[in-house]
Amino acid sequence: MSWPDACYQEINFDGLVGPTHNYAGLSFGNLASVSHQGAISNPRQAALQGLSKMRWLMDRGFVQGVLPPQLRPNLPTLRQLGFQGAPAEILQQAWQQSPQLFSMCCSASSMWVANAATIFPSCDQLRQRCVLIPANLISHFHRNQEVMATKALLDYVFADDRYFQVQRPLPAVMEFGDEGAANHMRIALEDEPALHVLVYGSDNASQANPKRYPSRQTREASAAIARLSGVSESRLVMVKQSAEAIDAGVFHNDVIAVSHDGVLLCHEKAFLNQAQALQEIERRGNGRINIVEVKEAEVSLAKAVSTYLFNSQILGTPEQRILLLPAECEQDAEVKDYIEHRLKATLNLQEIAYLDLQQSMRNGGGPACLRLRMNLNDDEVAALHGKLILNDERHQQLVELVSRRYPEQLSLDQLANWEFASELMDIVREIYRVLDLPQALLDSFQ
Ligand code: SUG
Repeated sequence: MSWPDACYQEINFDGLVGPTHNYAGLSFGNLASVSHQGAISNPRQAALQGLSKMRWLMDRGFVQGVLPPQLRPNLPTLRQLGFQGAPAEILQQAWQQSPQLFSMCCSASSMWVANAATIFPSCDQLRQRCVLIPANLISHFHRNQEVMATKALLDYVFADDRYFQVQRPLPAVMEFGDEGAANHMRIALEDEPALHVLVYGSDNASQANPKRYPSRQTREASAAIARLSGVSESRLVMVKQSAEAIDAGVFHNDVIAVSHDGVLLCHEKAFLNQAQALQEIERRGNGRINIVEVKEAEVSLAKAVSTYLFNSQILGTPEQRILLLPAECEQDAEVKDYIEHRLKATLNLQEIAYLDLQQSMRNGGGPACLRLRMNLNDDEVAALHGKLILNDERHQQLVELVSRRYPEQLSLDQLANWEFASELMDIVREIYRVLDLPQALLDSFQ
């Protein structure tokens, strides 16, 4: 049984793909994003793929949550950048004068909620409240635009301060670049508070920093997150990503490592001085952590990035372990073989599933990017505001809404048309109604 008792359960909150989902090539260092720049997207299919993933977990008895998309195009930000007039004029001006800026203000990137915040469950920490730290996402302008709305949403949903504490995001400067749970791994230690591994990509030791692509998480940020977490120092470990991995397209730790329960699955080239890093994790876990290290000879770094093997979700208990992977893993014979012949046995997998998330994958967002994990107890779940925990009816309502209103084809120029764009914004309002979230939360971002 996991610490502290069976009342806590891991709940995945998945980001619902927004109706402006598109391919703008905005994330330098994220190979899929750059290589799909300009492709025509299918927002309806993208959202339905995400909802099927949620359904898949629900069907297996897991409690599944959802987080709504944000309003895009982002008119307040376009105004802040000097585009003036009625919404129709603002969109036209921005599209004509700076298509690049315009695309950044239209991104549906809030779907990758693994970057929304870092979460420390109440059972692991001294204050006995669940701590949520929204990420500042300063490495990319399109992602940084998510922060205020995410903070407002978390403040609303987790308002009950008997159970939750929503911190402020770290200061928005390069020194504190923070990308949330994608760079955080919680590893359960049976009958004690869990170990929290905070992974960063750069620090002052510049010779071990990436050279080709940017690091999106700094040591200073992870150190601040550690201080804010409320977790005892003995349960926190900081580990640096290997520069080679970042330069090969591993822009977040969750592209190369994943934890669940007492398991840590990682690639051989995930961390700087990996042998030492893993030894330290093992020592802190008093030998109770099941570390599975995939060797380069088994799955190359390049394949880890192209198939997103490590962006999988390990689910369930040791007796009933399930692995959920993106379909790209099944399409690569070598990776599939590794999963079905080696990982199956090592992790004692009872079920392996490959899900089609191609629309999100083309922007570098796999299964684990689409979820924000929280370990919550029954009282905490009952204290949530809004109806974010899915049941059959709500799931069906979302499927119906998406099928009825989301466009099936989208290119950026269409979003410069206010009539079309306002229709998409109205869809987000309808989603808020389904999830019983106040429209006032959206009005401050209109
Ligand atoms: O921040 N892609 C996202 C993908 C985030 C994946 N998240 C995790 N690994 N946890 C990013 O790079 C691409 C958008 C575009 O190019 O249109 C984008 O933002």
